[in-house]
Amino acid sequence: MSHAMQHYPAAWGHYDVCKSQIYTEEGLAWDYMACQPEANDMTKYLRVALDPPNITCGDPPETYCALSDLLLSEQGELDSDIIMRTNRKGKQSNTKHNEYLIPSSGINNENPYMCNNECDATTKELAHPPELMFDFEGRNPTTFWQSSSWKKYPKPLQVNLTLSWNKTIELTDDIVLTFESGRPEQMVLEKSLDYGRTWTPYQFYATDCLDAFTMEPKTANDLTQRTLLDIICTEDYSRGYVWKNDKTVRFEIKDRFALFAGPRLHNMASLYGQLDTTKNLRDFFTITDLRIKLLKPATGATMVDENNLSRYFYAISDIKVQGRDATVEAVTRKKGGVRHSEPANRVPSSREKPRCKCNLHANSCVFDKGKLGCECEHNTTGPDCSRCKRHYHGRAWSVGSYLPIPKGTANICIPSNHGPEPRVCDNAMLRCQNGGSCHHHQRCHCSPGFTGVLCERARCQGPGECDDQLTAP
Ligand SMILES: [Ca+2]
Repeated sequence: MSHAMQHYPAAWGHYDVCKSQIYTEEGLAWDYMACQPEANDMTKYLRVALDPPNITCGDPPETYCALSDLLLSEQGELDSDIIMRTNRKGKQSNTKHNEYLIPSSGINNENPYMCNNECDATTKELAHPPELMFDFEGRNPTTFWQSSSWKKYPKPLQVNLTLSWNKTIELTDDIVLTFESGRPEQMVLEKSLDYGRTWTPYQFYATDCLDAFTMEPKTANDLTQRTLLDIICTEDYSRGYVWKNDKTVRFEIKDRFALFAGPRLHNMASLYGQLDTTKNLRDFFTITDLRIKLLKPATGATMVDENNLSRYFYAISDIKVQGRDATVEAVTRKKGGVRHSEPANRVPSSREKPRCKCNLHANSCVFDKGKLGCECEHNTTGPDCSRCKRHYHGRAWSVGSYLPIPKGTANICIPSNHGPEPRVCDNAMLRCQNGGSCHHHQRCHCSPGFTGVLCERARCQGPGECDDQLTAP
């Protein structure tokens, strides 16, 4: 996975590449730039906890009624031929319960169920443990976690699913939950930035936002740059009860990025500029934990059918963040760059794309001794590269910048000014920035208009700092 030493021209802003070799008048040198780990599949590293812990179905074994796409013709009406075929060939057809439940109360014809499904935790083929939300979902049939059904109605059937990484990660693409049951009528997605000590909502979901949460229904499309951090309630993912294309519940990260970067995320510099300057915005996309609060299962009707409570439950087949890392892709394509080649057998990139948060000081993240950690560059160290290495305290640690040089800076840690042979700069390792050059490892000679130990600052930033013509605009 190491591709830290690609030969890219300087200042391209490849955010997944920390440094590149360039040729200067004095020979080969390293050029540093802001870097981030490549977006990665983080579901391998999470821990999932359920509350209540014994809410998974199958202990004791139970029979439930499952919604079946196969039972619907294109018009949404029951197709008796398909029912017969499913009956003969259905995967659960060996079970004893071969009754079909079709609502007779006149609500509609769109809620067909097969009540011949069994959940049994002691039988592998019939068990639905939580890990089936995170396995590879390329197979048929799908694998899924399932809760017990709503036997204790009218006591609410509520489940908290907590996903913990024990590490800060940055979301780079949409969070997508795929339901095998109907999608919940009420649900909240929450996040934590402090390992589960405190929680804040990300988004509310309901068939009726006013009724459920006394919030006006909105969609991600209603958000603007000004309201991007607003927490909304959406009805987009709770309706459309039986249609097989309506299985997903989404938290729209990319729509929010697009408010700054444009609809096709072509202007990532604009987004990065905002991320650099706005901590709230950075924090919004950063998490250590996610919590999915399932508050009310799908009923598909205004009334709960108390005689058939085994049709109400939650089932989730997949949790992911879809798509490629648009942030890196967009920049690379725009500049016509060649990306590092990916292994030919790479799993299609539709898996989950959060990444480690390394304060822009690392381009990869490793799982070691049960814990994720950044592989820090720029003379930084710590799980998040959040401090300077020993002997590199020449100036205070600082987060890297999303923008490439010269607008931004990698903010590398520089050697302390004590010890046997202090090296302030080094044309091989610590390049003076903004066109400056290193002299005798002691000081950078800066280009006009720049100052600082590594020429990292523009002059004339404060009032009264400049008294000559260079003050410029
Ligand atoms: Ca699955």
